[in-house]
Amino acid sequence: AKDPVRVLVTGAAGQIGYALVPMIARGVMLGTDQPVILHMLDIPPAAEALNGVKMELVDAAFPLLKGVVATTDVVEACTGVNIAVMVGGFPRKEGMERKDVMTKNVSIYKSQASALEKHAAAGCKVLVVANPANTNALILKEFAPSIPEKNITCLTRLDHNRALGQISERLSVPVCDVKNVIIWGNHSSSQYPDVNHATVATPSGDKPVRELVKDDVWLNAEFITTVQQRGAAIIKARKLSSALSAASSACDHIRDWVLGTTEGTWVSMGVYSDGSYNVPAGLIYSFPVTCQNGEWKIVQGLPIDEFSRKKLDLTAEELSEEKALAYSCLN
Ligand code: NAX
Repeated sequence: AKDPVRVLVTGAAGQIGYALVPMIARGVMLGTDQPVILHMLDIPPAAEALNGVKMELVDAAFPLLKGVVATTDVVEACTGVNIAVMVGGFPRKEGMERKDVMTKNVSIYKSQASALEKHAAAGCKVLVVANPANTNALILKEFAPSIPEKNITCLTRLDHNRALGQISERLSVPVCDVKNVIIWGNHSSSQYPDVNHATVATPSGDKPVRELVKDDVWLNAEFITTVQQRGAAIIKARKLSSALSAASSACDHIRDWVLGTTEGTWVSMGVYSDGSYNVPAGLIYSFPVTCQNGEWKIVQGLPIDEFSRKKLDLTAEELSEEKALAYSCLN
């Protein structure tokens, strides 16, 4: 039998945490043959709720779950973890300035970076979910210099999956037949959902999405805004932000990163830019990636047309601004 993998979920008493921890305990993230020990962190006001989640995990009697650590102590939470899913953060409340929210999150991610750096297992893989996800991941990277930058990522897989879902609905095809959409840039409404290289499996082979949809006006406008604004649409409908889809996508992100992507298929991940596609180096930016042997690699050489170029640059600009704002919040 395999040794258990320790998975940290921060903000585990929250909405996404509640959907995510049972998925991890069932093997959705790391495979149904991989035992796990869950580490759950939240802040003292949520300690009782966190303990309630722990009670439910015990009650569910998950065969793969070999232990649960539920704590408000960052060091205890981070000790020995192999995977860290950072869902905890300070939400933007009505009337709050962007700078105030950034200040709170910069200070959270700075201190959690140090705890991970000192206490996580060697080779720990980090996924930041909490918003502003790209910039929180960047701060975490800056303050955990001994964690290799390739081990620090942020979640844009939910946006990627939303794009697959929209194409699947539009064409009435199973979502598993759609592949190779791309989310470029920030996990914010400036992101660019790109279908120019996406295909759909048909009995006569893979066909370009553009050829099948036959409606460039829809693809260049409504499709893009629907994906960009999907989070807001969920809030409007549910009076709560997306949780099950966010949790499921976080599992997809880690599973593909650890176990690899399928030949011929790429996924979107927020990763540290090396300047590929003329995206400024030093930002955490969402790119198309393939994964093998536990490492992601940016898909190279895709042609970028003028329409896309502008959108790639616009979301990069927003990330550069966020980065500057984050740095101005450091003290
Ligand atoms: P909730 O407010 O339900 O849960 C957040 C939890 O984090 C709370 O239990 C809170 O006590 C805890 N927390 C706050 N500060 C903490 C700290 N310093 N250490 C540990 N825990 C801390 O939010 P939820 O709906 O679960 O969303 C969590 C985060 O995910 C938010 O930042 C949200 O904006 C972000 N999202 C990101 C998505 C993505 O695709 N990247 C999509 C979904 C989601 O909106």
